[in-house]
Amino acid sequence: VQALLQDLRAAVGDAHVLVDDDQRTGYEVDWTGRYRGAAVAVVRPGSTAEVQAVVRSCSTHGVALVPQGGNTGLVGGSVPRHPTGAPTIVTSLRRLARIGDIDEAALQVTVGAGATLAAVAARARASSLDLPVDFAARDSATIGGAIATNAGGSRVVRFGTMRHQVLGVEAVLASGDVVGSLAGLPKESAGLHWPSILSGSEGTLAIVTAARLRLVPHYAHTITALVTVPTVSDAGRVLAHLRAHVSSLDAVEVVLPEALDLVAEHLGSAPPIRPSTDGLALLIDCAAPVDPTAELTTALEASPKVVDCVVTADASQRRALLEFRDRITEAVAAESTRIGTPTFKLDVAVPVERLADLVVEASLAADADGCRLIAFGHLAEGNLHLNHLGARDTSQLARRVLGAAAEMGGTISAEHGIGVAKTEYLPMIRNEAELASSRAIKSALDPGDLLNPGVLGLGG
Ligand code: FAD
Ligand code: LAC
Ligand code: ZN
Repeated sequence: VQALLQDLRAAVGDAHVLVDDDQRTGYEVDWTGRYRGAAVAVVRPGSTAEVQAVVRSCSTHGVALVPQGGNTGLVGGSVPRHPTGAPTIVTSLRRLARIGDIDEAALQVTVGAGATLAAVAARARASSLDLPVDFAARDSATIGGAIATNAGGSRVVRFGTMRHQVLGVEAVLASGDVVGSLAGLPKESAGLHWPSILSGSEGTLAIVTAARLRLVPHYAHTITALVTVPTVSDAGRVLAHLRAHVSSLDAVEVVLPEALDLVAEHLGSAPPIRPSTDGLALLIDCAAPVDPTAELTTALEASPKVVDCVVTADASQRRALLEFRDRITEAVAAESTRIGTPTFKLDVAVPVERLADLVVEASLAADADGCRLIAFGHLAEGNLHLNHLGARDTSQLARRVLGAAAEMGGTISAEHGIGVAKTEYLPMIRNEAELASSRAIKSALDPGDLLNPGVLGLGG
């Protein structure tokens, strides 16, 4: 290990090889507090060449490395394995935070993997453009992490997930070689496509060092609505109506009553309207070059199943409304700290027409366990975040709820990834040929099992 540390110091400089306990701790535990392990050191390379040197040193000494961005991941993939096994190096990419010039003709930008979503969005907005992917962890989550997890968030309904924004990547393989291109060609038909191979690969195939991203217009007018509907099935009807009649739809988020109450308590302020016990709240964003208020209010008035709604174009009122959506994960974390048990999180998606069945099944499973279920998510993708507070038998909960989602034609992970949290459930949605193919790709690209071993059920 001492020889490795010496090589790493030579690669990135003494100041960027963190070995002291107090310097390492923040990198060794995940955002939820559920996953933790020990690292021999945290290494902070400052360039692609330094990442190459770090990977080569780890390869020489046969020590695995865990790539880490903002460490906001929710499936335990960004921290050393738990329980601690073989020595591990955390490779933090946060110093690769350079944001290039905005290419206004191509609607693209080249950014370092460590740039945060918020920093890239702010830079784009200065040119009246925007990053199409947005979610609550924006101030810490990095572009590299978002690509590695194929992150989603609230604007997928309009622009798709992170993989749809990546026109090019630069990445370091386990061999230390660099692959990919940052040319940003909007079209190219020339065999395997690195952005496609690496989106969602969770740090198991290569370390992303930079990306060429698609930008979209930053619409001058954004409005927000809070809408209540009687049942989950009704939410699907409202969604269909809005998709047919509102061209400016930017986000359609769903919040179940328990989640709304929890976040309201956390914020110390009540929402202006509240759904019935069986109902739910929708938080809708519309964004357009001209004020979309009339388009949205007309559609909501004509929509079946809308019980109540408030619509606002006022920036501070919008922010206040959006907090009821954006800060649920934080409210759940605060509650889990209060009760002293980390939240058990599932992130499932089903076809929207099965969402009501999923909610029934998830509620029954939580009742059977005796835990409290806080559910919210992204309606258009049928994606629910199921947060279990005080869960007793997490593996029983997972088998039942993930099994139900898979049977409904859904997925066991919509946007957070598999990490180490969901590996044992992958066979619910992937057949043996698919699992074997993934293992074959992993061993072809990383024969020494150097990169994030165990994540995605690969190596480890
Ligand atoms: P990390 O947590 O550091 O890492 C995540 C994974 O990516 C790990 O497996 C890691 O090894 C790998 N990785 C990181 N950087 C690289 C790299 N440069 N090269 C290769 N592999 C890398 N996610 C959503 O999709 N939608 C949401 O709406 C959403 N909301 C959230 C809200 C909150 C409050 C929180 C705490 C999290 C939320 N997340 C959400 C989850 C999380 O923010 C995303 O998964 C995000 O993409 C992780 O980015 P990160 O930089 O923090 O990555
Ligand atoms: C969100 C995260 C938890 O949607 O995915 O807030
Ligand atoms: Zn989400």
